[in-house]
Amino acid sequence: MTTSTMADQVHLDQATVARIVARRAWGIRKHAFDVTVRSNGCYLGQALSAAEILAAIHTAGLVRSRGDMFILSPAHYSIAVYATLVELGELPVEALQEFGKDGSPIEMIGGHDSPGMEFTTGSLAQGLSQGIGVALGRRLRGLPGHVWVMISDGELEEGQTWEAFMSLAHYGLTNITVFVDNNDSQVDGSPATVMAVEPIHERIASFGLDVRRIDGHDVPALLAAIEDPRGSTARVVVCDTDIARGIPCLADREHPHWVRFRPGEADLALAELMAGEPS
Ligand SMILES: Cc1ncc(C[n+]2csc(CCOP(=O)(O)OP(=O)(O)O)c2C)c(N)n1
Repeated sequence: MTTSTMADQVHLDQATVARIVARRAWGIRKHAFDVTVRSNGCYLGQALSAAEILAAIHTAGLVRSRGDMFILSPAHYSIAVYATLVELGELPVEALQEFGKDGSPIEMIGGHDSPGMEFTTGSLAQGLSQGIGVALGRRLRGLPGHVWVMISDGELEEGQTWEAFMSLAHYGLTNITVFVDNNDSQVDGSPATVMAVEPIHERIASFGLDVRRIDGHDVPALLAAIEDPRGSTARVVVCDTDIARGIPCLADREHPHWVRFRPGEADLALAELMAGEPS
């Protein structure tokens, strides 16, 4: 397997890559935790749920030197992307001190000038359409490069996402892979109570796309979804995730969409996080 950090590409066996991804995923959680404490609140749960997805894409999928592009559709997940770049060694950890400050590109809701972002996607459900546009444009021009898109389950409640899936199948694009972070959360709670989105995989598959549904914290399954040969249509990977992964004391929150620690809670959260640090 070839790892694909921006700086270098080296051939490593799958078990080693899986260990690197798991280690980076933990690091993503820890950076997001630190920012949450420092900023007195952050989109922490999104980093907890998407850590392995982002670590796997950026370690084993994305090769910027061949023209690959990563598109984060739910821009409020930005802290998770910045943390990923820190883990890759592409952003100094000190940059996270600027998180959310006026004039800093390390924006809380990232935009096109933020590290690791390609477009401004704060208005949700646009990133998949943008990714499809890039992938289609590249095919028309005969350009290389794979497009990696991550969307959230809340975005499945918006019509544009389904129009995008329809066009993804229609154009038969194979130079794009889509990951859905299905963390069972949106602003007002679970999508099941706001606007049901299940059965997600069956609905997406009905368009004729190559859909697989996996545990989004299962690193080998993520690596297989990235590496396995493609057929004649785009792959969509529905990742079931836990918004409190690594910090289980957050699991009973009614609204885990935004986390501000209660008095004393950060100490418990840190202890839980440290207990899960890979050796
Ligand atoms: C078009 C649009 N509608 C509403 C919002 C407000 N909004 C910001 S985050 C969010 C929840 C989206 O769901 P998801 O990303 O699944 O939530 P999370 O997993 O982060 O809790 C909403 C509705 C927005 N940014 N854009």
